[in-house]
Amino acid sequence: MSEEKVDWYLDFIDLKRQPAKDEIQLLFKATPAPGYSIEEAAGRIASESSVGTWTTLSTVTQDTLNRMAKVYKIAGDLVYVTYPLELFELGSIPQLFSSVFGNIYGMKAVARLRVLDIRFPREYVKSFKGPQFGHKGAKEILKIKENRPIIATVPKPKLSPSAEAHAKIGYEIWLGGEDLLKDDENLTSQPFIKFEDRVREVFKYRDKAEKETGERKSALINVTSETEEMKRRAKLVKDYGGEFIMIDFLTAGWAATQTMREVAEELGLALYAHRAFHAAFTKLPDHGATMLSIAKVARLAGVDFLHIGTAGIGKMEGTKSDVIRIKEEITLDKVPQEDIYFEQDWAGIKPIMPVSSGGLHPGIIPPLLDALGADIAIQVGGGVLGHPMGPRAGAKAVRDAIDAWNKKIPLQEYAEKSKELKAALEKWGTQSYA
Ligand code: CAP
Ligand code: MG
Repeated sequence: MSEEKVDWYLDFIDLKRQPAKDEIQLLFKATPAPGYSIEEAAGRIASESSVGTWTTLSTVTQDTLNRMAKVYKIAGDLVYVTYPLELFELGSIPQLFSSVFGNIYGMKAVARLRVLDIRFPREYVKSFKGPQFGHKGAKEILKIKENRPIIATVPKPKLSPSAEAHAKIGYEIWLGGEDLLKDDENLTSQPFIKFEDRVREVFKYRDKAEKETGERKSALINVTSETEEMKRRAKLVKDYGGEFIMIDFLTAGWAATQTMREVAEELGLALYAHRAFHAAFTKLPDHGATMLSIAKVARLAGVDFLHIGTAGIGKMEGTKSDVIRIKEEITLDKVPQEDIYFEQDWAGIKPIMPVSSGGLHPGIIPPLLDALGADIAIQVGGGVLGHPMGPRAGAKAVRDAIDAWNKKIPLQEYAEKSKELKAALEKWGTQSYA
């Protein structure tokens, strides 16, 4: 037991309480600090994230007592808390974060704390517009009718030496059979590759590629900046004939992401979300928040595309089962309860197009598609730019690997008729799940 003088934290625990359907539920993994029990940690979590503070108050009314969040279950280090909906401002993600992803991480009684999952009631979900184009809309913009993923490439090195050099990579990968040129997360408007120069050059080469291939081609233009500047950049993308804007939604922030969701709708653009910064709080298994919980909030915020990982076989972390769970969460309308995770009713708001990226190359594509299916976007940067015969051949090798998967032909066999795929396999090999 702690020596701290406290008198009502345990009032926030009611293990007989059944969470109501119209409340928000949180599942935390909590590690109490030395000297504190899990109950003491749990009571503090529910208190500090709802209406309480460290002592009883002379100012408390019955209304406030009715709004106390309650710990309704403790199982080992898992703490389940239910929150009356009135504690939240409908439609505001910053307010959600200040509450349940807020002060509680800093409490002395809690050595480690991780949000594992969050469940939203229908009324809360419906207070957000959700994605504008969603899953199907993304493929429609690109006129993709075949059963295949959307294919994008980010130029590497991460920053091309000039706007024209960047756009020329686009031209090569579009001619090689890809749909989208993608900006990297740290490419915004540097002195040697200014934003407007890049947009102008990219859509000049895009138009040329469309004319030569007769296919729809486009680009994910990173508009990340201060919010007013992002709005200005989004308008430029529209003026130059673009269809997509990309933002680094976690570094830009939730308020800016919600604003850009509206701006994208006003301009008729789809919103692509890169998750740079997520691992600062998703990586440690006992602290921060899961990517699953972040992805759920991103669906409320209304991004059309979201990076979710490569299901255990690329360069970034994220296990196969975790990534599949995230994919289901952002694409299904009704997600069933499974293992420790909550069921979720998305109340008809659109799904997000999941993006798999990070260390992908043709030899990894078939197992990745086995795991995640063809209704995703894949992003292959180094695995195209590192191709020994250049980016156009690299893009073709990616298309051929997808074609091989669709036709159920082993890659090595398909490579006998594709010198581009053959060269890719010689350089990077193949990989499968253990
Ligand atoms: C991929 C990427 C992405 C990562 C981010 C990169 O390039 O563009 O930013 O995928 O990770 O810069 O590393 P490669 P995640 O295709 O060359 O690996 O998708 O997990 O958020
Ligand atoms: Mg990147």
